[in-house]
Amino acid sequence: MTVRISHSAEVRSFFEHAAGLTHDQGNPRLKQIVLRILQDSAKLIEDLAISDDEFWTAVDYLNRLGARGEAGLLVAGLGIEHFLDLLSDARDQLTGRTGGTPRTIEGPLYVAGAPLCEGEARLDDGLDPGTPMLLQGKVLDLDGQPIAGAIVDVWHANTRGLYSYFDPSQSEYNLRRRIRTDAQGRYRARSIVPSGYGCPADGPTQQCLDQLGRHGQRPAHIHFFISAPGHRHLTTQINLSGDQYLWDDFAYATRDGLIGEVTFAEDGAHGIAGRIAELNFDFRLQQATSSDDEQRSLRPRALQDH
Ligand code: MBD
Ligand code: FE
Repeated sequence: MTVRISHSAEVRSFFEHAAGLTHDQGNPRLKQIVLRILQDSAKLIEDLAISDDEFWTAVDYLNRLGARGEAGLLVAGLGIEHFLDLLSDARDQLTGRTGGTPRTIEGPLYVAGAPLCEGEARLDDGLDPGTPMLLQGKVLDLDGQPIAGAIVDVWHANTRGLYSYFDPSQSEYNLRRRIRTDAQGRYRARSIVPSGYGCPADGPTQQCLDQLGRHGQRPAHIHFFISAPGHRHLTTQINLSGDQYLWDDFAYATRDGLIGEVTFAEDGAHGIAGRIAELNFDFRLQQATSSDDEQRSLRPRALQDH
């Protein structure tokens, strides 16, 4: 038996009251959004005959999700963050803003304010005995012209798949740097080969994924914000070839054009002992059409640039 009351005049005006629409105080945009959440939640509860036990289990889940700081992880794992990319791509398609390196999700693990270095940087603190990695390339415009003075803001996990700041055992800003491209548009980073990330096994995101019969693993990857005056901000990642999760990413971030081919140089290359991974990757930026275009989203993030 399906009972429906959510479209009745009484319930509609009751939710309008709850969303603050019966007075002029407050934020009109937020009122519009909250009203829609209330109406759509009510419809979902009716349509799927959500039991009281299911409803209160979900409320408790949200408390546990927030307590563990995993809301950003869940939206990545449920593909909503990737959906935002698909939507931006579709809007760009419609307005003819195509070309350049594809965007892909930021994920929840960026930290602002990493040290700013000129042309090149060492990202690792030398404490993780991972395979040394030499990552280099250029930032170019759509005509293939190098962009000098672009900022390559790069972050990645260590050999255990963990990120500094969120993993307090790592040094400050380990595996995080901002590198300004040189006059030829080049950047160069020495680091270690990252491992793929896995959701905390005892956390609420993995608990949800378990119920969906899904894993919570990402392939090894490197994140980037690429920015330059006059050019459109780019949020993207390089996902490493050969990883078993390359096309089975729980966060759906792998895209054509964003696969990094790792090759290996012999002992002593670049003055580094042992096997060295090499990864070359060029970024191509679209032109900005407004100053907003040059900025990353205002998503709240850990710490501040300085
Ligand atoms: C990550 O490292 C990541 O990049 C994303 C998208 C989600 C969880 C962990
Ligand atoms: Fe990541």
